[in-house]
Amino acid sequence: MTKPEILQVGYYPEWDQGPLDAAFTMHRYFEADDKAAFLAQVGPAVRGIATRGELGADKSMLDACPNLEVVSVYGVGYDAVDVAACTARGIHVTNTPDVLTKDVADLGVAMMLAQARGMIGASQWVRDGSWEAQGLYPLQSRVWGKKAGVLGLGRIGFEVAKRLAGFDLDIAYSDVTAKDYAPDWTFIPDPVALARHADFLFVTLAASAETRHIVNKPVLDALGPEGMVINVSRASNIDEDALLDALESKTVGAAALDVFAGEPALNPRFLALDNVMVQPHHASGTFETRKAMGKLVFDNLAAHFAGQPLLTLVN
Ligand code: 8YV
Repeated sequence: MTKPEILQVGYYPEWDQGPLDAAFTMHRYFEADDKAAFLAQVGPAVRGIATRGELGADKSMLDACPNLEVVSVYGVGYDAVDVAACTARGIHVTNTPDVLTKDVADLGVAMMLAQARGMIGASQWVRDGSWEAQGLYPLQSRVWGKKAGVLGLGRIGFEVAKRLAGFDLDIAYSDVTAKDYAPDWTFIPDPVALARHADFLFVTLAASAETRHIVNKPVLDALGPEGMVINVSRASNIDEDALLDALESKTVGAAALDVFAGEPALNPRFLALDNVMVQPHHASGTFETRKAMGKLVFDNLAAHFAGQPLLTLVN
């Protein structure tokens, strides 16, 4: 039997690549020098796309694959896939929810603690001899007992809030509606009011056209010079220029960011700032979670081509 042909948009670890290569004919888009020519050549035979959350599949890629049936995303976020175009053509889209939730929450909270307590600078203080030469490291602000605002109390936001409660932070959140699974936390629907209330503002929203730049200048002004914004969702949820202005002028105290507009390239303004922690979009980056994500990408493709129900369909 001929193997279904899959367009592979980005790299996967070898433990995912092996099973994919065994079950399907994988066309490695990311290795092609001339991507347009590659798409024109393989597109007509492609029945599935395997992509990553941040890479997605845009309209031009979908259009180059007239016989496409399924898009399997390695990631919970599918904002980079043109889901409307897929739905209009009857193409199924799947993602990898749940398996990554706790790792993403862990990294968000770790970034907050590390940035608030100055741990990167403190490590450098030890390594470069400053401890010996200059003595004690400058004092930092306390974390426990402060107020956290969680913008988006979905799966990841809930796990973030749960962890923060364990650190004795006072929890408030914004969402479309109050959540009955969060009876002990304060519901503040307006993001500006949430930011005004919070010392630590966590951005944990699924990104969409509606949430684009939801963290804007008014939200940042409300967060204020003692506040910190932590983003483990998508860069598009924050007006990055407004954030850079606020960090440079110290109208916002600090930021801890795992995601950037145009990543992996970074606005160089970030690199000149000492009140921002930058991470390379690796909140889900543990062996355990990435293996579970890869398995779900494979299992969704396998289910589709076996005529079985998809495990994590989004449209
Ligand atoms: C990436 C993510 O997919 O889950 C998401 O939405 O953005 C991440 O898990 C991951 O970095 C793999 O590329």
